[in-house]
Amino acid sequence: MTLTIYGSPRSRTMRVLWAAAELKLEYEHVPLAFDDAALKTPDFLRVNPAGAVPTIVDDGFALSESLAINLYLAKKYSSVGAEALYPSDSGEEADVWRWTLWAQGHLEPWVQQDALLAELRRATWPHAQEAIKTALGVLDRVLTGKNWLASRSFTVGDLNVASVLSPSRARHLNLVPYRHVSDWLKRCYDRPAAVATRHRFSG
Ligand SMILES: N[C@@H](CCC(=O)N[C@@H](CS)C(=O)NCC(=O)O)C(=O)O
Repeated sequence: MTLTIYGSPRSRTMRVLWAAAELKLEYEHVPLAFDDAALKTPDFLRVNPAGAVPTIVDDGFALSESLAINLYLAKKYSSVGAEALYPSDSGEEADVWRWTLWAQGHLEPWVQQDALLAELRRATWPHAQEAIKTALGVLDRVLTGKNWLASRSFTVGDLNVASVLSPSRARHLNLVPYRHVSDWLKRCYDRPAAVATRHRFSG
């Protein structure tokens, strides 16, 4: 297996680096920043037509979109049993997709901090605040009385949603009214692979 992960840890690539650590994968890391001119070269656009990171190439197979990459890696490289990031049960698998798509649709647009979208963020902030409250309310209700979103153990569904609510984004939010969300986020980011990834790539 030869896996290359393109993207600076200061971008959404951090989610993929976290997933790779959970899965104990070996990889080559090419830390391209979001504004690196290399992203718009014909060579890179052949790998990711959107010219963005994260992007991976796994044994010649190229994939982009951070949350899709994590689903792919978890499905392909997950071990079985309690350590499996990707559930074998089809209902739990569907819940992993559901929460991933939910995070992409209902959270990511409002909590993202992309430098390229700063103007858009300012313009939509009043609406964003309401949308974030609604989404956090949904998540808080779902997490009442359970530790993880899709299964009895941590899955790539938790990883994907928690990474959309990364610490650098969560510090802009008031999570006090959403105790179940903040407890769950802490459980996610206290995981050894999350701590090790942040430690390895911070600074
Ligand atoms: N939805 C995509 C977003 C990718 C994205 O916008 N990446 C940023 C860095 S976090 C980027 O490379 N931007 C450069 C550009 O769009 O020109 C994902 O989740 O991977």
